[in-house]
Amino acid sequence: MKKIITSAVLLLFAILQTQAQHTLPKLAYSYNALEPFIDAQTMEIHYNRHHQAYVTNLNNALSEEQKSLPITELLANISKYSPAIRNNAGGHYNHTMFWTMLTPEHNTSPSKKLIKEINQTFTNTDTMKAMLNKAGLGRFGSGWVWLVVNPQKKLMIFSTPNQDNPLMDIAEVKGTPILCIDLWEHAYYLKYQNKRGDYLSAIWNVIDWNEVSRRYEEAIR
Ligand code: MN3
Repeated sequence: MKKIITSAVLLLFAILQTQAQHTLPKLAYSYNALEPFIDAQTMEIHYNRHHQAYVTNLNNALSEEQKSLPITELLANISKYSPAIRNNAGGHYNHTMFWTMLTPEHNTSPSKKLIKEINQTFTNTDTMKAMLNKAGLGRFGSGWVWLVVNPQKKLMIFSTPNQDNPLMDIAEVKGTPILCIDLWEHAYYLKYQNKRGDYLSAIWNVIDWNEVSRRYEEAIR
C-alpha cells in the first residue's frame, strides 16, 4: 500500500513538473498565410526552429522552481537571472507576441481610440510607421523595434538589442509593448536578404491592427 501511495505521489510530481514548462504557442494561421510578404519557409523555420529553440533553452536554463513563475515576472526581474535566461525568456516572450502581430487579413486598421493617440503623438499613422521603420533600420545587428505605452500612458517608439524587451527591468525605456517587429536576419533573410528596409516596408501589409488596438486599450485601462 505504501509503495502504491509513493508511486502515486511520484507520478503526480512528474505530471506537475511536465506542466510547469514553457511551450511553443499555437500559430493562428498557416506558414504560407502571410505570402508574399513573409514567405512560408521563413515562417516555418522561424517558428519551428528559432522559437522552439528559445523555449527549449529557457526550460533548460530554469530551475524547477523558476519554471512555475509567469514569464512576465521573470522579465520584470531579469537583472537577477543568467544571460541564458535573459536571452531565452526574451526570445520566447517576444516571438509569442510577434506571431499575434501578424494576420493574413489585409484590411485591419487601428481603433478610433488608438488612431486619436497616434495622431496626437506622431501626426498620423504613416508618419508613425516611417518612424518605426527608421528605428528598425537604425538598430545595428539583431533586435526588435517596439511601440509601447509608457507609464504616463503615452505612445513611444524605440528598439532593443538581441532579445531584450520593454518589460525587462534592464530596459532603457520601460512600458507595455503593443506592437513589435523582429529585426533579426532570420526573420527576413531568405526573401529579402540584406534588405531590412524592404522587409520593414512589406510587413505593414500583414500587421494585425485589431490585436495592436486590443493591446493598446488593455494598456491604458
Ligand atoms: Mn525571430
